[in-house]
Amino acid sequence: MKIGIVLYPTFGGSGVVATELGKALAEKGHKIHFITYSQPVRLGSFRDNIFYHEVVVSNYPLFEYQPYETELASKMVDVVEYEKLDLLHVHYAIPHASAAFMAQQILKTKGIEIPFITTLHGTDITLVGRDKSFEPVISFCINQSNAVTAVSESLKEDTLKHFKTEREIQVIPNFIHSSPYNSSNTDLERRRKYAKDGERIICHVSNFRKVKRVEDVVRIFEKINQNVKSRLLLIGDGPERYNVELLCRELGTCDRVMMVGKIRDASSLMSLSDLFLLPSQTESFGLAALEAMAVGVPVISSNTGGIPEVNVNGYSGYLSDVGNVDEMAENAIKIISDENILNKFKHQAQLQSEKFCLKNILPLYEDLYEKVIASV
Ligand code: GMT
Repeated sequence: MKIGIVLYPTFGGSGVVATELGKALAEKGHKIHFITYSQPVRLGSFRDNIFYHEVVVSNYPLFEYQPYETELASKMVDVVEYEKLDLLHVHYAIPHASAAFMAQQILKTKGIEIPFITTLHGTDITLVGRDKSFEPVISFCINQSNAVTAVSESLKEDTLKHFKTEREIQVIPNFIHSSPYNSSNTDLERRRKYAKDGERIICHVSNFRKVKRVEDVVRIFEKINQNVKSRLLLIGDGPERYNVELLCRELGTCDRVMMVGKIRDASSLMSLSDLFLLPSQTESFGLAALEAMAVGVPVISSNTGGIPEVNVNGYSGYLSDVGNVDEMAENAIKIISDENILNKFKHQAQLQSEKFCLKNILPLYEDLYEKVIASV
C-alpha cells in the first residue's frame, strides 16, 4: 500500500506512535509518505520506503495567522495525486482531519478518490473540554473520516460522550517496539553517573504541560527520598518547568533532581531507573508509562483516562486517585524498599508491556487500511 501519514512531528506520544507505525509499515514493504512541517523526531536516518514531504507555510505579512491547515491540505492534494497514494492516515482531528477532508474534496473534483482514517489521541477531546467552539469541526471531521480509531477504550467513551459521532470508533491501542535496552540497572557504570550505589533512580518523562502534574512528581519524590535515598530524573521540557524548579528549591531537593531536558532516546535513560512516575490529571493512554514498562520499569500513576488499560494495579505498578501524592509515595516505597519486590515488579511490568508489542498491533492497522481502501 502507499500511505500518507499526517502527524505532529514532535516528542509527543501521537508523533512517536505515528512515526513508529510508519517505520514498521515501511519495513513490511509499504510505501510511507510522512506529511508534516518538520522531520519527525523519531524518524532517524534515511530508510527504504520512507518519504518525507515538508509543509512550508509562507510568511505573508497580510495574515496575522499563517494558514497552516490550507498549506497542509494543498500538500496532501499534491502528494496523493503525484505519488498515487491509496490512503491518508491522519493523527488528530484538528487540524489534520479537517485538512484531509478538504484535500479529499479537491481530489474528488479531479476524479481521484482518496479515503482517510483519523486516529484520536486525546488532545482533541481535551481541547473541546477547554473550548467548546471546536466541537462542530471535530464532530464533522470524525463523521467524514472513512474510519476512526482511538488509542484506548477510555478515549473512545470520552469521544462518544463529547461529540455527535455517527462513525464507529475502533480501539487500536498504542504499541512499543521490543526494546533494545535490557531490563534496568544491569549497566552499573552508566547508572553511577546518576546515582550512588544503594540509591534508587526515579524517573518521569513528559512535555511538562499542566495536565502532567509534574509538581506532584516532585512532591512524591520528596516523600520517597525521606524513606529511601533516591535521585529523580526529569526528562522533557515545557511550560511547567519553571514552577517545577521553584518547587525543588522550596523543598530543598534540587541536589537530588536532575533536569535532563528534551532527549531523543528517553528509553535508554528510563532503562536505568527503578520506578516511573505518571501522576497526570488525564491521559488517553500514557505511552510514556508503556515505554518505561517495556524496559522493565514499574509505574506509579494516577488511575485516570486510559492509564488503567496500560498499568495494572499491584502488578506492573500501582494506581491512585489524581493528586493523592501520599498514597503514590507509599506505593513507590513499598516497591523500591525491597530488592525482591522491586525485581518482581520489574519483571511483571515488562510482561504487561508485551501485550502492546508491535507484532500484535500492526496487523490491526493493516487490516483496517485494506478494508478502507477496498470500500472506496
Ligand atoms: O500528552 C501529551 O501532552 C501529548 C499527547 C500527544 O498528542 O502526543 O499525548 C496524547 O497522545 C498519546 C499517544 O496516543 C497518549 O499516550 C497520551 O496519553 C495523550 N495525552 C493525553 O491524553 C494528555
